[in-house]
Amino acid sequence: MTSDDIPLLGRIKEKLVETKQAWARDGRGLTKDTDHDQRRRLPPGQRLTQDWPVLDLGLSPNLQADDWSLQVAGAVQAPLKWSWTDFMAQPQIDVTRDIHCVTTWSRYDNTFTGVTARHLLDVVKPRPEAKFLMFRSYDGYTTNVSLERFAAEDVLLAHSWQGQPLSRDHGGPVRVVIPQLYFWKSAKWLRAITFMEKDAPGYWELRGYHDEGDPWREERYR
Ligand SMILES: Nc1nc2c(c(=O)[nH]1)N[C@H]1C(S)=C(S)[C@@H](COP(=O)(O)O)O[C@H]1N2
Ligand SMILES: [Mo]
Repeated sequence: MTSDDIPLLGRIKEKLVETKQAWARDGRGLTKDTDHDQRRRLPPGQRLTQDWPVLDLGLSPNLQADDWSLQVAGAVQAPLKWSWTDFMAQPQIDVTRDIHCVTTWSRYDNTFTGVTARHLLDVVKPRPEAKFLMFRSYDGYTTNVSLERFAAEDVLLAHSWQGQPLSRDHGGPVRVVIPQLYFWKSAKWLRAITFMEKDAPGYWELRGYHDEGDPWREERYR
């Protein structure tokens, strides 16, 4: 089964999607403070939250570890499919980072545990022509990222947050975490990664959101 088999429309939170598409049209959240200090901790137009909001299309797949697997294919020399056991046998690290959602909340000091993107890259060996990746999730969600962004040292395929297994709502058993980009790039319920020669838009990128999504450059919308 591919993610295309999942009938997304009609099951997703239509209202939320419409609202967020309207924000992209109107440029909501964009600030005009061009002289903000790049060294400060909160990116422009963001506000700090203490809780951890849940944002997704509303499908929230209910996956046990045994139901989960990750397929990596496309422009790589060594495609793979990892079961939960295979995944957990890989080297793991903790990464503590702030996260920034395009809906303007930021949350400081999140410790995620998982397998680094760099380790995955060592294993699958992208071919020289690979420049972009598409993440595909068990709810049918997709999002794209450049190989350069994915290869940052703090990018994880995470299974835990603050020392506890990721909850279903936050994308357990395994989600992507790319702290340096808006959080919509961090696919929850990760199912597959496809390496691509050419860029292609994912779910929100098709709906007015920025291709790259750097919060420090306030790349909210296309
Ligand atoms: N599979 C999947 N991943 C997803 C989404 C989604 O709908 N489905 N939403 C994205 C968006 S828009 C955000 S802001 C973050 C939210 O993650 P959180 O619910 O853990 O805060 O997940 C991202 N990853
Ligand atoms: Mo989001």
